[in-house]
Amino acid sequence: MTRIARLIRHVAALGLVGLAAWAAAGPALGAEAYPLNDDPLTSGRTAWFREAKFGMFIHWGLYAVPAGVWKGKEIDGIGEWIMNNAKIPIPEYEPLAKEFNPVKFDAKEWARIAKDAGMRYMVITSKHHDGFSMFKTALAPYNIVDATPYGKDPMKPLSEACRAAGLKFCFYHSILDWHHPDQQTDFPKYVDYMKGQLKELVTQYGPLGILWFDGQWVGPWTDQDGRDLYAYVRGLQNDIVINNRVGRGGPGDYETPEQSIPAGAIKGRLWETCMTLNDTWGFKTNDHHWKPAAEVVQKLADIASKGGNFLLNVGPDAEGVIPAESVRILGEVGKWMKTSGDAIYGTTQSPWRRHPWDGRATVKGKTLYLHVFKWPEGGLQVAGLRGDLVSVKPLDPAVASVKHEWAREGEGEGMVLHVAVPEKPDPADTVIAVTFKEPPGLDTASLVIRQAEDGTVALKALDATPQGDRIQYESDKDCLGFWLDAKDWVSWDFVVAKPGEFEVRVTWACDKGSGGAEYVVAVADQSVKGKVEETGSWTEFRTASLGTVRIEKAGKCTLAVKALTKPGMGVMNLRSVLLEPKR
Ligand code: FHN
Repeated sequence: MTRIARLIRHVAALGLVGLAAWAAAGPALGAEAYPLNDDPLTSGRTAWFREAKFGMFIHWGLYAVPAGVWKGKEIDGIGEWIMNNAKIPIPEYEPLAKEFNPVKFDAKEWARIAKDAGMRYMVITSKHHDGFSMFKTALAPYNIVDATPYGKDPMKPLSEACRAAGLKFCFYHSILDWHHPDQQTDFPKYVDYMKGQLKELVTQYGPLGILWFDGQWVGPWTDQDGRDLYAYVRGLQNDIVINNRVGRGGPGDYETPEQSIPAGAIKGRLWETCMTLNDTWGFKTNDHHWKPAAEVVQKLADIASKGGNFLLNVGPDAEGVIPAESVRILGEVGKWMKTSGDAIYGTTQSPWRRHPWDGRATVKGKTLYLHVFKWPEGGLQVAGLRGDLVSVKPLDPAVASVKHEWAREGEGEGMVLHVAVPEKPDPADTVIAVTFKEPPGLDTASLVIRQAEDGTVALKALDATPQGDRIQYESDKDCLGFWLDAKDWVSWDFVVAKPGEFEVRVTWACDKGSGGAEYVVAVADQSVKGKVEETGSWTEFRTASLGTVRIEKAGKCTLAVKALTKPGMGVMNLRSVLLEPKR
């Protein structure tokens, strides 16, 4: 019986024939149907997720026993990958279960640590790639109750402690499984096993917030498998939230950038950055590379200013203890959240793509939250604001009330807010709440790219408007990348005060074997053509002139870069376009 037929029989048995028909429909429905026709961006199902903003990730399993060391040797890489990285055969890895006895595990303490950090949900590994189940499962004896001296199910008390603390309880589950024989020999049978375990997880620990899938890259897993699994899990608990790793790049309900923060909001998608506090997800004795609390706070503000959630990881040890360093850092973050959490919870993205001060902004209702990481000497100056101002005050009562001025900006519509440096600014992020009579507006004129004094117009990747589904700003390379679809393109709006003739200078990178794409730069009803030369890699950038264009009159302009052909994998990584006045 095919997987689809099996699914139809199974889901129909649940009286969800419609869902079964949908799941069987396969690609015909297109990706938009993946979240079952309720847009996660606005669905009531995700309201708690959009409010919560900050969660605890927990990687806990047998890998905490070796804790990064195998046969006396330090094993490189993330701790939960030790079975793979140390090439440990299954018969040598399985006995770790006999050493796993987390007698110090305290569910209420873990929930307290998360709550006191200001976290609102917890995602814990039910089964990682090593295939060991950290919960009581009837489907495999290789689990914490049946295979360890501990002999108890920690997930039951943990789910209860989370709920008592007001946290959403969620599971991580790996599709990839290095232990289960069927993953290699009979994949459909393995999928049945996985679905059986997911049914245990979704129905035996109370309603879950998220099923956080991972390991979707495993060979035989297809996008259709992802669709089926998404529909199956939603059939078990319809309001559950499911991440995008349920499928091979399939959308799921939200994106999951890992160990990185996107340059800006991910267009049309909810998203959540997951990150380690040190450099490993699973516990490693010798990983002491901890992120300072101030860095965590600023990352949280950065993520919230782009409309995302932050899932921050702890890796408990084999005794069931969250490392003291993690607890200390999270405690400091919690102190900041206690006074300034209003500027994070339930907020939406900043009106700025690039903030004209060292900090960020978030918005909630009629309040604009200005996050100041480092105060300019003369105080903070924020131009282009619109609206009837009601109040300007620091969120942290320990930061004395701030002197501020509110003045019209020249003859423009916008207003300028000037905030004096407070007596005791927060070392990580001082939040100033600016409340208006209506939701704050920003005079977009303050966002437009202007010609520099020397006449040049610098059009940078970060300020571009990517047009299309794949092309996007890559912060680590400071370029517009993922230009995998020739139909995608990019544009900039800018204002020219001094018209004239300009040299068009493009800065790009292109990997070996992907060169040759033809493209056009169009501005002011003219265009110049280019052909992408390989520069050696996607991060080796080069600048070249494409020729000249003439901008006849002052005022607003739009410059567009469009691909005409794409012989290779990508068009190019585009870092900037510079319009340089012809001398
Ligand atoms: O391989 C896993 C890894 O062990 C860890 O679980 C991270 C957390 O998101 N996910 C995978 C790597 O992308």
